[in-house]
Amino acid sequence: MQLIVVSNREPYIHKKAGSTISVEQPAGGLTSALDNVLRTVQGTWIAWGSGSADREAVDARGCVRVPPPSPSYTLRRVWLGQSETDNYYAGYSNRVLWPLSHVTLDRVYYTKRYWESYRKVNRKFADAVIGELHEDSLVWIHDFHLCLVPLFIKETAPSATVGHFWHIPWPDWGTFRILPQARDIIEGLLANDLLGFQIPLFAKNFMNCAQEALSAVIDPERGSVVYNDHTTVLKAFPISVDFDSFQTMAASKKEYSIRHLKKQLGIAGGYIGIGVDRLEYTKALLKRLQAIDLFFDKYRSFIGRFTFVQIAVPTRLSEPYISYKRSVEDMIARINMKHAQGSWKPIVYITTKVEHHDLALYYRIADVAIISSVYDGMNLVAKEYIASQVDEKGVIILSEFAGASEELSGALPLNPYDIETFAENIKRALLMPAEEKRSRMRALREHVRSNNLSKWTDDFLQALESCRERPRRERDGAFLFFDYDGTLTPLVDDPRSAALSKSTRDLLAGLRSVYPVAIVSGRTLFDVMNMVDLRDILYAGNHGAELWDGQRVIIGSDGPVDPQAIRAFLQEITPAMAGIPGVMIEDKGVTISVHYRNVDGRRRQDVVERFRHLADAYRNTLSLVEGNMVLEARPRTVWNKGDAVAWILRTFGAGRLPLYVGDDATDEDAFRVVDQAGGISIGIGMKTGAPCYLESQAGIEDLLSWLGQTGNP
Ligand code: ADQ
Repeated sequence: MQLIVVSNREPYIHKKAGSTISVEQPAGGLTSALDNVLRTVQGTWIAWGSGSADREAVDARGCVRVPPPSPSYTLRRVWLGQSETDNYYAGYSNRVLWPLSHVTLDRVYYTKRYWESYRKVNRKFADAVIGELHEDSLVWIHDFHLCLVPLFIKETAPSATVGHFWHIPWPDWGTFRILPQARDIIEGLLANDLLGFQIPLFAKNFMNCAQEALSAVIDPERGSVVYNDHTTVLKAFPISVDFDSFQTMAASKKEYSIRHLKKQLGIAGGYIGIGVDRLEYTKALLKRLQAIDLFFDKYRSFIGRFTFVQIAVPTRLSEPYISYKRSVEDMIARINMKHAQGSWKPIVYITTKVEHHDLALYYRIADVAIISSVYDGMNLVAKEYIASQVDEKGVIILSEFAGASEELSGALPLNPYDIETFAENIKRALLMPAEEKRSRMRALREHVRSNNLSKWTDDFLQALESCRERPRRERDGAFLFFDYDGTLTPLVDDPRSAALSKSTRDLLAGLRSVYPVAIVSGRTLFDVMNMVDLRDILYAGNHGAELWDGQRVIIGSDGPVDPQAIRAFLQEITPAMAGIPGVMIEDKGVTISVHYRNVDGRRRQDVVERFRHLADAYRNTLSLVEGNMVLEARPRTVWNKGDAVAWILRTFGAGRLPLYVGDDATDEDAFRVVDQAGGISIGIGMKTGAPCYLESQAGIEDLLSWLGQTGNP
């Protein structure tokens, strides 16, 4: 197996300082997690070469072996111009997708050039991946910067196995739909074979978005989405940290290192709190500071006895981060001025990057860690703190809106918007009895120990491997849909006499034990169920407006159905057709049908025109459907055959290959849904619309017996 990791941020940055070149590892959850993976499995990491000396460090293909000094994998750099950095990275990624996904909507700022650049850069990344692909490659893409890369890869290399991990939250459709390119982004991600999220809620939100934006066929139980004949598996993989490494780093610190660090921080005694973050508004540093301020206001006895150490490394050095940084600094200065006593100050503020081996000591000495994110994919700091708590004396206060809170039930939960309870929680954490602290921390440590970083990578890669093993067009089998009149029975003058032949019924009964079967008809539900007279199949009547799901009748509609309009239409259409012999008006409850098969050929057009004329007056509430010698008036909100098929597939058959047989213009909606789900549409006596067709209805029994014999059409 050759692993190709693809991310925006590179794991090693070459920087120029005068005439020397140094190599740095950027702060941030993603890179620290994945560097470990590639060190173990080797392979290639494709990322933006953002360092001032990056070009000097690479070979002609843009590659450099890392990590220094003992390299174990290849870093291939993708080059971006200044305008791409501004528009793709600072623009579409950081000012559109990031705030949108974190539901900080007033920070979303969008312009067209951001999107154009985003597409262009995603194409560059995809080209770099294609240049590295081998037959046994597994491609693992990361995060929101690269949503279109899977699609671009698959356009050139459809058999590549591609997975994507989404590190940040995925919001619900009500939020995501504000994005002008919501469909494109979701479509790009659905080209993945595997799409991983931090917690099940984000996978569920994405699934709903796929359904709403693209009418993709979803299977919530199995966690898959079928779109354009391609299945994407969705799954939660909660990311973690290297527990052993943090534990070892923390445990290795001797008493004198601890004393030395406290002295350096100016902490003479008392409790210590810690916050470690990129200087990022979603981490809610301001709310945290407000709570600390209130804590000292309310609980004066902690003045001089609690010091909060905030390590905040500046990030994304543009707006709104510059202003946010300034606000944080101002607030810290104000709080320190307000509460300082003698040489003690409440907040120690560190703005440099602290290497993990030093960070482990900060975590170890802290009596409380505060994670206050307003929304966060996971939050690795929470887990790093737990792994470093070798003395089991610390308490973690953790925002309910960080993905980590799903797993870390021993933490004190926090709503960062509730500043008063936040302040109380700090007191509660500090004064918690030692035994309670220990038992909570022990359980948390056990959890992180057994759900560590290597489990995360193993789980993801294993799931991705099994996508490769899945045959490309593997389905669970077919789902058969049949129209009734003109499909299962020949068209006759009087619909009441269109009985199903015994041989056709027997064939259908046989198919029922091999595939799920649904009959989708323009007749009323009651009527078609009576005519077919078979149990254990699903029915949709009234062109999709009524459904039988095996247990109950469902009215299929996208909104309220006003019965008044259809009644009024019936009152008017009856006298309008009165003078035309052969017209049959059928009151189907939710809808009205006017059959004119038995009308003299010269007067048929007259029927159609009278109907259209009247229907026009009702165009705001009713829609007109023209079928084979039948006209139908339906409330606008009720489902058509396509909607019914989509619902049946969603509810009973995600992952199955739909096959639909129909003969009528009203079947076209169903053909469209079936085609979109990668299924097979078969028209009877009609060569347009449906890509396959039967010459005439007489061939239906041959088709049914063939379906019975073949395992999977
Ligand atoms: P982030 O929001 O960057 O990433 P987060 O989970 O908060 O990640 O972790 C931050 C990482 O940066 C930690 O490893 C921490 O030690 C390190 N770090 C922060 N400040 C530092 C400093 N001053 N010096 C050194 N290191 C520092 C995204 C999502 C998260 C998700 C991660 C991983 O937003 O929700 O947990 O990816 O998937």
